[in-house]
Amino acid sequence: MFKQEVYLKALNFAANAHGEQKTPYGLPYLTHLVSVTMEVMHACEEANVEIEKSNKAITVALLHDTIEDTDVTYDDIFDEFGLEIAEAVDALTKDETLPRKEQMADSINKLLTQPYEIQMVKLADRITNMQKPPQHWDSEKIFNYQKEAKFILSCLKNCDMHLSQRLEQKIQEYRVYIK
Ligand SMILES: [Mn+2]
Repeated sequence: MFKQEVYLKALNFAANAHGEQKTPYGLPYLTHLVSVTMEVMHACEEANVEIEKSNKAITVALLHDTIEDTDVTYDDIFDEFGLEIAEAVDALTKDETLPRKEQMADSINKLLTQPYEIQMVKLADRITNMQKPPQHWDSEKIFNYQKEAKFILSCLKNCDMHLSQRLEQKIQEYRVYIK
């Protein structure tokens, strides 16, 4: 279980931060955030994760793209949600000062120092993103996206059995998009 007020506070903060942003499918960006959060909630229920940890995971799921994709800073999150949440969102944020190829491994390394309930958000994010690739992606990008998903799964699979199995299945299904 989780606390409804915790969910609403993070949802409203994320909605404000992402404003008019859209997903690659043209939907309001919030649909991505609530999809990731839905995966996290489901997994927390399945695994009977305790309420405080579920609250944290759900908050971080809703906020996970704020530092990376909006004007929101680490300090803004720290002020509003405290140190643990700010560190968790930071771990889910690509360090754009690094070469592109190193960004994922760097983020995974930061995540591995985080509790399991935070690592779960990364699996939920990738599960959500393993939909039909956007039309403008070429075959190399699609291939690399699946490869990267396998890397994420191999690094984080211990955090939650249910999400790991689900990502494994999404990776299998993604094969139909690889030419
Ligand atoms: Mn995301």
